[in-house]
Amino acid sequence: MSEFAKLWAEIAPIGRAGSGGYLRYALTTPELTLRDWFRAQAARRDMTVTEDGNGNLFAWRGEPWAPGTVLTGSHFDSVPHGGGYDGPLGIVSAFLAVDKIDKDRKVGIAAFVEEEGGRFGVPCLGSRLFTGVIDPERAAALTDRDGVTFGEALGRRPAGALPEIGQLAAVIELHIEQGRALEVPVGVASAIWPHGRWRMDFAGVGDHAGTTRMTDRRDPMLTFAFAVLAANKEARLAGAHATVGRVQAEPNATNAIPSLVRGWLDARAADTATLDRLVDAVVKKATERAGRDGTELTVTAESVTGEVTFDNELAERIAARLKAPILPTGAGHDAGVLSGHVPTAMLFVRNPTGVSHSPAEHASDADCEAGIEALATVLDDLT
Ligand code: HGY
Ligand code: MN
Ligand code: MN
Ligand code: MN
Repeated sequence: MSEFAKLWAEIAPIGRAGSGGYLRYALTTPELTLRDWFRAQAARRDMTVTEDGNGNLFAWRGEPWAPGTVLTGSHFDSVPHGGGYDGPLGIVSAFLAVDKIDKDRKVGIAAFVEEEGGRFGVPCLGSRLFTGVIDPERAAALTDRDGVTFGEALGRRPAGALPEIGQLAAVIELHIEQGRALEVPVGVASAIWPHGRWRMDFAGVGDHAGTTRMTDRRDPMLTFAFAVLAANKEARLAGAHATVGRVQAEPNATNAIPSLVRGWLDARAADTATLDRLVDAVVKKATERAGRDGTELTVTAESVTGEVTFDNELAERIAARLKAPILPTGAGHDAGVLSGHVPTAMLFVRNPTGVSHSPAEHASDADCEAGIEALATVLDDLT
């Protein structure tokens, strides 16, 4: 059994659900167990483990944050019933790549907290705190579906921006590819599409499902349904992507017309102008429809990420050395947040079906091993 297969078998059962997908929410038992695994891997390599007060975990070969250090790694948390590769592959690969490089190479491995935003609603929360992109007070007050705040889960007020970030020579995140474009084992990221999440609250009048005449209704579920269709249509027209994958209704009873429907729009486009136009069009059409339905729409931008273009020179150098293609992605990553502060690159490992955020996500062991070799090459020679 290869070193990769061995480590993969160690973490595979942690947080796996009956669906075959994973329930690895930030700072819950499965993710905390993976952090213990992380510490054990670091100890096996005499690496020093530090935490940054934001929930991010680091393992260092040499002095923590030593000037010239290259940081690699990814995240442990998953979307509900997500695949096992999205995030953990970057951390497992980092430990195995460190085993292969020069012993005097200064390297750090990160496990960033709440990258998916699956528990507290803001993606890349740990890397946004670490880079000072989000206010620690706002982060601390974010709550999960049980009303637990991020500050409570963390057990402290988040520390916020770390000045040490300026000492890093580069950041390299390895991640499973989540599109369908990569036809060779390893690719290099050029950019991340602008993307964001908008919470849409449709307020209406709760009433009896059986006795209320259709003409007397102010049913927010109707306006919500229209908004979902508008998002789909506008995205297709714009060559962009839009999804409403999460919805809540109050009182959420079969025989009650809802008083409130809350849906989250995830929208993404190749450039910010297209993204802005897409979201504006959806909000405009849904607001017009609310006028006809006698409902009210409130839209809250929960997190928006602008254009992320990775360090071109670094990406070109890596792609040339690895003889790998360079390609954009529609998925957000911690590396996208870090790229605004440190020369940053991403390596993608082929995902034959491209399916992700699903139990069906998969990468072959051979491609994962190729990713580890590529990461070792980059850490050793190219940063
Ligand atoms: O949603 C994303 O783009 C990433 O998987 N967090
Ligand atoms: Mn993801
Ligand atoms: Mn990810
Ligand atoms: Mn990531």
